[in-house]
Amino acid sequence: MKTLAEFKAVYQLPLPELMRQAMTATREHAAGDIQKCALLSIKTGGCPEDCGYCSQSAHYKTPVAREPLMSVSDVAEKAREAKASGATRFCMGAAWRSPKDGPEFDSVLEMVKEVKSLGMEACVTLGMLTGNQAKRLKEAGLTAYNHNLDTSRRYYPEVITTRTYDDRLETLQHVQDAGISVCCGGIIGMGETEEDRLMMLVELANLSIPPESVPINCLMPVKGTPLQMAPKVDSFQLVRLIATARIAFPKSRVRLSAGRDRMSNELQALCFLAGADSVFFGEKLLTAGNPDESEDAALFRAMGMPEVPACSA
Ligand code: SAM
Ligand code: DTB
Ligand code: SF4
Repeated sequence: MKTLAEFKAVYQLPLPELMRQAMTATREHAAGDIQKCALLSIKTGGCPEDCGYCSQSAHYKTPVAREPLMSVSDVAEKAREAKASGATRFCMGAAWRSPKDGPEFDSVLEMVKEVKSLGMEACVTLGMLTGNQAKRLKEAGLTAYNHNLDTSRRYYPEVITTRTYDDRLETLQHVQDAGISVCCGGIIGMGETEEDRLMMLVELANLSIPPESVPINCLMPVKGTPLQMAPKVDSFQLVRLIATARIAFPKSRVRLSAGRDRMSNELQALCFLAGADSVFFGEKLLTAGNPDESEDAALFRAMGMPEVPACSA
């Protein structure tokens, strides 16, 4: 599936048939277990970009306080805690437009090494990268780089004006050239149409290598941002998008990302049946809330879903 027409034909199937096809893709190609990823904001707020959804943009007055880059030892401690609660991937996010070479970038390389030394997969999201920075992250052992396209090319300028879609694609190319897996998806519920969401999946399907993971975030409206009043995403539209992503990227992890704390267990269960096979685990995302670990444990138990085995070592 590479064209909008193909994606639409799948997305618009009667729901039982769409679910059947998604389940077949899961059974035949996907890993068959659910991955728990932990998320940590290593540098918070004060970001020069104007992303209309983000609590960390310096363009808006939001409740989020700025925090400088964390120390390597504090990050290592958080990674150990995440490992102890069963996370197999540790994702670190920084509110940067792009990292500056120098002591801060060197610290991030150390953080990646620390996470890898615990036996976990390491992922970072730092904004735009140069080819050389991507190479250095690879040498430090980075597993994946998260860099979302967020929405369709045509809707992008409605949400972000300080960078372009092509800037995003250029960084994704640097990451792939360095041999790092790409984690790339988007946000739904920003006023875009269902067609825009499918157009984003088409862009992902046309990357030279399909993303290793596809995060689907539901907008968490943040007070003070232009999208603070955005209405909640329709549940059926979310389930259809996840099923379509599973069919389009049968071997990728489809991550049910931001917004789970506003979803019922039943809606989350439908998303897992539709092929979502990864979540962010732990009480906090970067700055916003997430379900408690105990709630998630109960949900996975109720579903009887196998989890990626916790890292030993
Ligand atoms: N500054 C880096 C960047 O933008 O690439 C990394 C951090 S940024 C917070 C990572 C991703 O989080 C964004 O691309 C966006 O998809 C998601 N995100 C940010 N704020 C969100 C919100 N309020 N609701 C849902 N997803 C959000
Ligand atoms: C992604 O796609 N979702 C995560 C991760 N990549 C970095 C971030 C979600 C952020 C939700 C809003 C917040 O916590 O500020
Ligand atoms: Fe900055 Fe990333 Fe937030 Fe955009 S999404 S304002 S780049 S932290």
